[in-house]
Amino acid sequence: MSMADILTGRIIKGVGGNYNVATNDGEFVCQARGLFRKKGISPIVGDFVKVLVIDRAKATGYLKEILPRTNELARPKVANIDQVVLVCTIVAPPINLDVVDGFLIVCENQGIDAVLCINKIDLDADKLYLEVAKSFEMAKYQVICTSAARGLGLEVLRDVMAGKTSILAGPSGVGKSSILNALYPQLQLEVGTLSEKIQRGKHTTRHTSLLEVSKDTFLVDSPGFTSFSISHIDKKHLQNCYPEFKPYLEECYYIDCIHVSEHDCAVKERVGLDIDIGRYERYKRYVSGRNDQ
Ligand SMILES: Nc1nc2c(ncn2[C@@H]2O[C@H](COP(=O)(O)OP(=O)(O)OP(=O)(O)O)[C@@H](O)[C@H]2O)c(=O)[nH]1
Ligand SMILES: [Mg+2]
Ligand SMILES: [Zn+2]
Repeated sequence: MSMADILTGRIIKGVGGNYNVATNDGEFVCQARGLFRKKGISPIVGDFVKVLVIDRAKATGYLKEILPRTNELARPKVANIDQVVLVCTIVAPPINLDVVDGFLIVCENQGIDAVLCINKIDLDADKLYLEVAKSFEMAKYQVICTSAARGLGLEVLRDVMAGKTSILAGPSGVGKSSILNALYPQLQLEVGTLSEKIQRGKHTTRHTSLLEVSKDTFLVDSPGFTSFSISHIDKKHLQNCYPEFKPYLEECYYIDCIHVSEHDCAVKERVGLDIDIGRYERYKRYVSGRNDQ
């Protein structure tokens, strides 16, 4: 077999054991064989891979090797991303702050940058989004408020995603696909109304897919999630997943302080100042184990 039969590329989609791999020679549909299952590693969207070409004309091949990942998320499943754009809405669907916190905690735990996008601000007559935005800005997150329907805030988001691989993640129906369509109409992603989603069992986007919108900008659309867990994160480690706690963690009286009921706690002293009360109260609830979502 000649060298020319091996290509490198990136998995852009994986459905039913078939992986679509974008290469310099076009898109190949590949199978994984048993190779990876034996090693306990399965290929996911975003993986850089080596492909053994089976048939160039038919653009088919086998995945030969997965190149080392810089990072990965378990839900939605994706690898080698520069940032997560966590999309939420205030009113339709109603915001679930435990889901927002939980997802940001997972990103911090995995060492993945995250920005928050509050979409459908056109529906938020009371402008509650301003307060939500402020609470997450205090936590050191960039917050981008958008309306895919009205075209608000989209340029800011475009700039934040330029030159990077970003995944849009968030509950079903918040408008992840709508935002991508508004920014890049050529994508023509399927979007669904909330009532259709309920009838169809929620998700309009059913598979995670990586979309190349320019030479160096990649966007990942993903199916909405309904719930997930942070219970795998050690309770003592949870404090490290709060960027706004970081400046104070060394200043508590007890070195093993978890900032709940200890006295002389530097974190607690900042609550209501530069630590948002809501974020802190939810943190306390997660630490005491009631983090079911
Ligand atoms: N009013 C308003 N509606 C929006 C906005 N963005 C999206 N929608 C609507 O919200 C509904 C859901 O949008 P989708 O883009 O399918 O949501 P999604 O997050 O991709 O959902 P899943 O693929 O199921 O995870 C559609 O009816 C959109 O037209 C917005 O900014 N304002
Ligand atoms: Mg979608
Ligand atoms: Zn403390």
